[in-house]
Amino acid sequence: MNVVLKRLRKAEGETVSGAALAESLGISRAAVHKRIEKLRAEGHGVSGIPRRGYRLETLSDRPSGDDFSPGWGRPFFFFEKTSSTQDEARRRAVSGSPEGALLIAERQTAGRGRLGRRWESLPGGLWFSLLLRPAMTPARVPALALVAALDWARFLKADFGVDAGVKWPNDVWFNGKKLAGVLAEMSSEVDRIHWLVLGVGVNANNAPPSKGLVPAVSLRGILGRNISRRELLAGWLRRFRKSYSVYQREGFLPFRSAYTDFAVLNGRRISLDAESRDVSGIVRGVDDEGRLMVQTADGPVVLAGGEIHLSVERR
Ligand code: BT5
Repeated sequence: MNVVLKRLRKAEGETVSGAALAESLGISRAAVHKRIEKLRAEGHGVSGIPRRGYRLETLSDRPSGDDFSPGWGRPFFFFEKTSSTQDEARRRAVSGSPEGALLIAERQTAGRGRLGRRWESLPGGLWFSLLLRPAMTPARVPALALVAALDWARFLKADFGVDAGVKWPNDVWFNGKKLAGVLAEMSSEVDRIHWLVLGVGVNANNAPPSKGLVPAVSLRGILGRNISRRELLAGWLRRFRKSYSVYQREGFLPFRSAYTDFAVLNGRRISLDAESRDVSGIVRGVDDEGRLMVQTADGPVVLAGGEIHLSVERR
């Protein structure tokens, strides 16, 4: 942690002189100044009062590497602007970064969704990628992404009272609008994963895109106030870390009923545009492996994730 930040936070809004900071931390005044500049660059509001010192006015809501316990969130990378945190994560995955590496951007110029779709990533949103190296087969990855989305819905409901739901496979919706999405990309052999990057985009304090294939909403729009992205990320990570270890041991089964409780499509008539066929029917939930079960006029079908595009026709 930036030691100067630690010291200013401890002062609880009081002004601390540069000399006192330097002395108590055993660093030079110039080093104090450098760290103050760094804090400002990270978005913290630090005022400098001539001949008196520094005061912490506002704490940035941007996540930083200091927020996380060893393991997940280490190493931590923050980008003011990048093409996609997925690209940044892939590069680090290939060069051997450990499980838990976290990459966040304020803005992405080429954020992506599944199947090459575009993900709008304006400043104020929570756009990040988490590098994982799970000991499981690639076939189990799609349902893990379902669990990641489910954990967002559960967390938002429990901690912020937001009545979010999951839209199969990896979307988080609120009141008919898309709030967040999860993207899983990996490199693997048939039976072994080299690396898996989970990319998450949550409309937090950003303006949600107004044009697009689906209507979108942000947490700020729902709650009527800004929300701390630091709290958001730390809270979800805590939850998902546990789910990740349960999932590796026991698979999707322990999550199936929770996923069903949060599923916005259950009981609804949908049409599915699968690559080589059109399917329409009523959603009956997900099976033990997280596949979508649909009752069609020709009988029940089970659909795996990935290639399918869903469009809701009517209730
Ligand atoms: C997803 O794809 O929902 C996964 C999105 C993952 C984004 C994160 S951000 C951090 C990391 N870095 C990246 O480059 N990506 C990940 P999909 O289900 O394919 O949904 C894409 C569709 O959502 C688009 O076609 C739009 O209709 C819609 N969309 C785009 N941007 C949106 C936004 N900000 N909010 C809501 N909907 C959006």
